[in-house]
Amino acid sequence: MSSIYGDQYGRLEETMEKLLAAIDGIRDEMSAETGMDPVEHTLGRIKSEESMREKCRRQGLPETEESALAVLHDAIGVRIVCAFLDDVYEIRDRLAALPALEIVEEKDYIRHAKPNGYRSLHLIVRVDGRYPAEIQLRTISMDTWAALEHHLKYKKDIGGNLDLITGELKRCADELASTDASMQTIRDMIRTM
Ligand code: 0O2
Repeated sequence: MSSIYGDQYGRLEETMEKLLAAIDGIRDEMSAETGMDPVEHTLGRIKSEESMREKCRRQGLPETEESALAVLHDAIGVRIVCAFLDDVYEIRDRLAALPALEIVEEKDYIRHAKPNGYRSLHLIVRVDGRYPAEIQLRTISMDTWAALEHHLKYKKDIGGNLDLITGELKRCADELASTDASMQTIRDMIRTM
């Protein structure tokens, strides 16, 4: 079977590398200004063939290059994990100011968390007018929660405890959000001292 990305896989990788380089540039700029690297880590991936085909089927789309590269927007995915909440929005603003990058959609699951407690700022961007990419910006706490929740989602033997576990996960997400807000306040206090 031929790739759902046709012969574009190399181009997707190039676009992702360009995006990661732009993020590194912002990171260096902010580090030079404040003396602190705002980014804990970044991660880039091209969605696997299997996940992309599964997503097309889930969304009732044909498994074609057009669906993978034009209709869906997350063939290229980049995650930026920040130590502090304000840095998420500062990096978003700096990305928006880059001439090579256009933000075509923004979903703020930080100000409007998903009902299960999921938080992140999602941007769909277009690099050099070409392929779209999904950027997820989040704090370390949000990243930890998302990783654990993802892990638990695939546990099959939760059975009758589902409501309890869902509620507990939501409570953890809210507690972590409150801790993020406190950590931000502490940093602001230190910076004004
Ligand atoms: P992967 O492997 O992480 O890329 P979709 O769910 O993709 O059909 P939509 O509207 O395109 O719907 O995307 P959405 O919900 O804005 O964000 C999709 C991505 O955000 C997911 O990618 C996850 O990475 C992350 N995400 C969204 N909601 C949750 C959540 O409740 N828990 C966790 N852990 N992550 C979430 P994919 O496609 O699932 O896969």
